[in-house]
Amino acid sequence: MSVFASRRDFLIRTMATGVAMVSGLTGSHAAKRDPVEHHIKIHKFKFEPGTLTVIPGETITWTNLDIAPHTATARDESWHTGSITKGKSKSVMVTRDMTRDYYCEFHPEMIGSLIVLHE
Ligand SMILES: [Cu+2]
Repeated sequence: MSVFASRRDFLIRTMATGVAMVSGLTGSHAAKRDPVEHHIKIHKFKFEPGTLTVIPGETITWTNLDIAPHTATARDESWHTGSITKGKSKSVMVTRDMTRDYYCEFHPEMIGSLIVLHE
């Protein structure tokens, strides 16, 4: 009886420690575990911010605040949001080998760039 009781106590203590460790994950550890979504505004024919630092696995969402439709299209067209109309958003998942430089298919003078960090 006492053996079972002590085993049970041991398990409870172990579980409590495990919970404490999980809930103790804060700061950079928690930030790396959470899915990160970056937001880029398209406003007055500009990407804001024009340069964004990202990590593979994160998501970038472009939101078009202009009346004119825009796109975010990789320089080599390896990724592409498609047309984003007024007030709409499109997202792309960051990959390790993602092409950094992008532009708007409809207005090629609109350019943006990504800095992809490798952990
Ligand atoms: Cu455009």
